[in-house]
Amino acid sequence: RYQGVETGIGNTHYSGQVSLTTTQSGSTYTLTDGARGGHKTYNLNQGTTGTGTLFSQSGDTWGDGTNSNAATAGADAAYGAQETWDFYKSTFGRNGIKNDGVGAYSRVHYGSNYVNAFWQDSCFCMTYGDGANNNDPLTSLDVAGHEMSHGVTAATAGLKYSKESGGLNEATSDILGTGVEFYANNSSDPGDYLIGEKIDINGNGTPLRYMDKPSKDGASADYWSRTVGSKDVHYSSGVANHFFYLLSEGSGAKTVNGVSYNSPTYNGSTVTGIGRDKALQIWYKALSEYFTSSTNYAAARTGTLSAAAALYGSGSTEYNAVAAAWTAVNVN
Ligand code: ASN
Ligand code: ZN
Ligand code: CA
Repeated sequence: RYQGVETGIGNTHYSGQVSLTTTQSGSTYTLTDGARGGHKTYNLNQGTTGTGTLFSQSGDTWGDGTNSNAATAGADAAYGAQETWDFYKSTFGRNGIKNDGVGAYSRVHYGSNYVNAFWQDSCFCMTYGDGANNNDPLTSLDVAGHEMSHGVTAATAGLKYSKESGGLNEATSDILGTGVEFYANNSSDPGDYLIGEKIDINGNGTPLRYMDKPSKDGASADYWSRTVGSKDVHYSSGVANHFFYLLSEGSGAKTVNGVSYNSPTYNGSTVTGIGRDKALQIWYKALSEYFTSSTNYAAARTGTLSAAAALYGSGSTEYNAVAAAWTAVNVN
């Protein structure tokens, strides 16, 4: 009886046609990624508990790009898990969410009209709703990368999910989820500094969050203030998302992959970006080596400066840019 790692085809809803690593077992294929810790993708079929059923079928082409085919969201979720795994491995040498080579699992079609997605450390799994009218599953690349990055944060700094550390926890997921989207380099979902631009969560085509100017969502903070920690963590995250954008791309007007940004700064200071790749290295090193469960914004400045010093040298261009980007979001 043959069992092996196969290369299937995913016809996703958000990322076009992609290659998926699957498993063949006898005459059946399953969405089990034997090249990435055995990550499995399950169909909850509108349920809210357990794992439902593992996606299994007789052929190795998954979904048809439409939401009427249940395997389409499965293909998007499997692709998101695959790209997230590869992003961490190739960018940071991290071997899975816990750096132990063990895969997580994904569940799609959670509940009915459920407009959210979430990571749970208790099951080491992530779950996606189907969105409004069960027609916009939350399975886009940046959302997948965001949610699974909550697992990385839990396995590293353990940033407590409230007050300023909670905002840093959320921002870490936005920053690394955005890293996943750029890494995948998918022509149907190119990298940007927007979160959830594909899932139409507001019903009017606008993204969920904006890293270049977080306040564009109507609620997120562009700059630190002494009360920022009293906001919901998805809004206090704005300060660090804005820091990351400025460190990567710099202040002022900029177009990346056809999207135009115009990032403001506190008191009109200026920042020259060092590029996203270096900014990601600094954030990840700070997350995994310098941040703790109680890191607040002031400590995040110190931690990222330590990371930049270790990577590029104290007083390097990169080190000075980290300082300038924090100052530009009023973290001094
Ligand atoms: N999608 C949300 C998040 O990852 C779920 C939550 O609020 N915990 O932040
Ligand atoms: Zn989150
Ligand atoms: Ca995005």
